[in-house]
Amino acid sequence: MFHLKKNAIANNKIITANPKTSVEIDFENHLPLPFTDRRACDRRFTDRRACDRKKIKKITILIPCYNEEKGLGNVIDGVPLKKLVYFGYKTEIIVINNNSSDNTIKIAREKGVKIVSEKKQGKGNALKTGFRNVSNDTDYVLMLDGDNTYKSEEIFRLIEPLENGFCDVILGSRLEGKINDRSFSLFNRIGNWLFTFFIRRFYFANITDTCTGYFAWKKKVVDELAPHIKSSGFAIEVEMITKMAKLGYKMYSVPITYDRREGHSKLSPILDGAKIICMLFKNLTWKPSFSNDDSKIEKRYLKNLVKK
Ligand SMILES: Nc1nc2c(ncn2[C@@H]2O[C@H](COP(=O)(O)OP(=O)(O)OP(=O)(O)O)[C@@H](O)[C@H]2O)c(=O)[nH]1
Ligand SMILES: [Mg+2]
Repeated sequence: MFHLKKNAIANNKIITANPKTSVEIDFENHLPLPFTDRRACDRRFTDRRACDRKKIKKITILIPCYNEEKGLGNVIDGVPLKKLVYFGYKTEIIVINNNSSDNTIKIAREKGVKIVSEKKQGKGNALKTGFRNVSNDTDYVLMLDGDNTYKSEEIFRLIEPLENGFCDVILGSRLEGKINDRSFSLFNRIGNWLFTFFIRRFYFANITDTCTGYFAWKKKVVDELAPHIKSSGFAIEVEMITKMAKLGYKMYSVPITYDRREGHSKLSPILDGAKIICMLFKNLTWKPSFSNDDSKIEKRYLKNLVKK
């Protein structure tokens, strides 16, 4: 567990574990604030009061990893912990490992994050295990890859629309974001564009990047969605998106940065592309089966069906 052992909010201050080194933090630069800066002090005072008024919320970050020793360290280090504490969030990072044979586990251990293992290979299997390990006190769940393509520094952009009630699910969109040099092959880009067109046209989901690996959900969405997820591999994103669209969740995209991957890709564009296409067609006729406890979700599903 990465429970921010070193930092905590107490008595109106952000403090570190050692009181001698207690500092107040400039959340933009992660530097101690000069007390002579009057405007900064005023701003700090208002922000602290805003932070105090709201309950501390928990974000659980899921990182599925298979041999990601090159990128994982940077992904974990990029999580803006001080800023998150400042704004009243505690964070737990969970690495979901699948029989990695490199130093992935060692790096995760060194960084002090929680590690769970899944024996069955595949990103889908890993993510389902991740969902089962999200604690009940979590408010928001985030997922991103361990290859340092998505930037963990950008998590606030995904959390903000959930926090202010704009929607239930946010997808980080590369296609409307910043794609850095040689990070996204033309083949993958065209495939992604076609899948996205299909989903917008036939599932009426207002999203702009279907194969993204950067997601943020309200915890209740994860609880309701997880039992319906079956994919073992890379069709997991499309399965989640199509089923969330059918279940009537409010789902939108925000622009993100996409960098060149570190380490080897696990994706096979042709084979996985074919599985994604099958999933797209198969789920057009998908209907959830509901138990007696699911009446609220069932009502939302039926209301969504009528709307379309
Ligand atoms: N636990 C686990 N994670 C996996 C498995 N396969 C892929 N992943 C992880 O899922 C994430 C996405 O896999 P990538 O190989 O980056 O696939 P991609 O992002 O679609 O393709 P690239 O553009 O080549 O990076 C990475 O963090 C992988 O380590 C698996 O079998 N088990
Ligand atoms: Mg990747």
